Amino acid sequence: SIVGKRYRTDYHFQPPKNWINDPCGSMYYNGVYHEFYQYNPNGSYNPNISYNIVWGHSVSMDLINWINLEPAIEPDTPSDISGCWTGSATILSGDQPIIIYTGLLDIQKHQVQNIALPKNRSDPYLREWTKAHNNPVIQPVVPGLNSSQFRDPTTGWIGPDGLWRIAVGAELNGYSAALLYKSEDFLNWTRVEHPLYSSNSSNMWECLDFFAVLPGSGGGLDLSSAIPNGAKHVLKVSMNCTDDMYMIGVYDLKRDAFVPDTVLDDSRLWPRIDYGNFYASKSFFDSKHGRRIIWAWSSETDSSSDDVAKGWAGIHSIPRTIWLDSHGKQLLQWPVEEIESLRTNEINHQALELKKGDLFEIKGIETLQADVEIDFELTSINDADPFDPSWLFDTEKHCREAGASVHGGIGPFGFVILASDNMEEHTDVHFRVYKSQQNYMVLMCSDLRRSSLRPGLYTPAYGGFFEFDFEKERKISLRTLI
Ligand code: DQQ
Repeated sequence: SIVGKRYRTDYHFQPPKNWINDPCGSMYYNGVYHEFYQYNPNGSYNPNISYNIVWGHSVSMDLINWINLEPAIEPDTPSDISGCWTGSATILSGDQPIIIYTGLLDIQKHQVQNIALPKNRSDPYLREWTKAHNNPVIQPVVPGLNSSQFRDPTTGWIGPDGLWRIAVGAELNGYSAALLYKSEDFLNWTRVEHPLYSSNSSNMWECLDFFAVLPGSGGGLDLSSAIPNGAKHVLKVSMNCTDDMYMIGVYDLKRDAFVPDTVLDDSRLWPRIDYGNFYASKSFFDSKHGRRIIWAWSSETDSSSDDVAKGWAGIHSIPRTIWLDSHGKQLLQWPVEEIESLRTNEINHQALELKKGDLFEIKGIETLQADVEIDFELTSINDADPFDPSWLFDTEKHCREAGASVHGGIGPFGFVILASDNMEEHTDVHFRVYKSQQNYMVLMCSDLRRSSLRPGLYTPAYGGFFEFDFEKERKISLRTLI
């Protein structure tokens, strides 16, 4: 039976029951990690595209063990009566946590921005939240603004004039914009005439995230503290319900605007935080460990009727530390190290030699949870097939065409997961190496197409390319949390 505990996650975050989507307002405050999330209190189904959705709330001391609490923010005032949508938390000076979120005014989904504050800051879990008297604090009064496309305010940051700033995603005269607002007290907001950034090359941006990173440093930065010289800024946008894209650039203080290092007209070529099932990501600065953590919603792949039967739908990805590579070009991520404390019963294999067609079975794992690290070392790369740059426009298509059974010059090589004895069901993660003009390009696919024989599931093949310098390094490392 699919009902029951067997397929509930152990590594990933989920509340005891019901539907969840976006992470909202993640923060570390006073020794406690808070995770809020879009939550349907009434069941494990999508509440009519988030109509009437609430902010669920869980807390943790270690990002692994979570205590589930009552919902923190529910639709009960005129400015959020049809739903409390995604938003962010900011910690104001004087140690004051504050949440800004999108409220839905009606079933036409007209949107405004609201504030909520903890009722009692001495409650270590900040269980109860009150709404500001002057909600909505931001109304969609901007010429050309589509008021049903105006949402998901960012965490605030302080500018050189000492004023708070936030950005809100919006569709403005057919453009996607990160509208910029300023405030002295986080309660009264004025719009800055120009957006933080805007573009006509993609659909409306949801769940904006704006943060600073220092190239080559694993440490995180708090956008409201002094930002060191050489730091870069990242604007992350979520679009099409599937893609979390980002741009690296600088925050020009004089113009109060984000200036990307590279502007790519075709948004399909923008780098992505993750090429798998990872949407509506949100990062926060973890002052306990001086790192930036990001996580996202991984939507359910079961059918809606199976979701109702099993009583839950959707998980959050493992929290990851995120930083910028030393060239300042690409964000890097790794599961938070706390997750390693769950490792027991180690199984170790070394120096395995795999030839074309070989399959090596890892035996001795009796549970459905495993934390697997594999280093693939390539003996030669001479046979790499030529890379075709047009594949970058649709990497999922390329993964479908170049599936694990299609042999190439170098690859596929990889990992087969949750395979049934006769291999009728299995999920595979595999790589292929291609030679491009300047370098090597590696394709990584995560192919779910044969993950289940059950009908009605969402079983895509995900994929992404990354550049790799095989002159320097012959090893590709894969970490898999099952
Ligand atoms: N989900 C929320 C919106 C957001 C979308 C509603 C992204 O605020 O834009 O549940 O998944």
